[in-house]
Amino acid sequence: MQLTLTDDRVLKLDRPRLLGILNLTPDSFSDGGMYPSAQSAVLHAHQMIDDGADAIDLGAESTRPGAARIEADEQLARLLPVIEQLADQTRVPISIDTTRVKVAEAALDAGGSIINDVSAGRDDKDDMLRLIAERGCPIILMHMLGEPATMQNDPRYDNVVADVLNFLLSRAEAAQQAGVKRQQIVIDPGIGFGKTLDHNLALLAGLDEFVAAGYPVLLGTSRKGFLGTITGARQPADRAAATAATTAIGVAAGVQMFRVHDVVPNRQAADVTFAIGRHRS
Ligand code: HH2
Repeated sequence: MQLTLTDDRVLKLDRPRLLGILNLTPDSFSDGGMYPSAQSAVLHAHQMIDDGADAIDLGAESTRPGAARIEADEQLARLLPVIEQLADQTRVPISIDTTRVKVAEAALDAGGSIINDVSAGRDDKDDMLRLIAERGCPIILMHMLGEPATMQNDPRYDNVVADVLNFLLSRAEAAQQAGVKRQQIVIDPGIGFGKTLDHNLALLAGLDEFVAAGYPVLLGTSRKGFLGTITGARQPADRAAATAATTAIGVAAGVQMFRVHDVVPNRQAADVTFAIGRHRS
């Protein structure tokens, strides 16, 4: 499996790939406000690349429960200087975490090469899917129950693994109907997006079912609240080892991509689990 990036570069998924998280937001739950200038953000991206990140995932709108929406122009004002500098200085793929087609289009023009859409192409109706089809770039389709403002209000499923997987398969189908190539679609169960602790754990225990669907799978557990609930680590920054445990589980299940804040522990967890898995097969 591989993702074809816009300018004929590829991201091979023959071993676990880490997307280093870079939030250009004042209010993200764990790294909000940490990179107030483009320069500090670019420096952090380089650090993550040196630590073993395979791509950088840039976001300018927090999706934490209850977060305020950010206008497209404001997202672009935060994103474009960082994308331009990074695209100029490195060939590492840049993924853009946005649900807005206007943001996606300008970010791709500036040097972004993957779109990470936590609304799975629903926020901007099918315009996002049409744009992705036109540009031929990869898209990450994530499951979310409801919207960030309300998603943690008593979420319910009949069978969380089957419900989330069926949603993702139907969005992947919609993307293909809009002209997106099957091999450019990544699916993501959306850990923490309208899910209780039990829902998150059931999804992590059922990752092999997502992998069996045949699309590359991305897992985003990094520093999330359920890890604090299990471990008692109150500060998100103290959840790196807990995150690495989920990365190991993901690699063992065949998950190809991981969106993480702490590159070093997750690189180690992914590489060790992958090496053991190769020995087994
Ligand atoms: N999680 C977050 C944001 N974007 N994208 C994908 N594909 N999968 C995820 O699990 C995911 C995501 C939330 O985490 P973070 O960016 O750290 O926080 P915030 O949304 O507060 O900026």
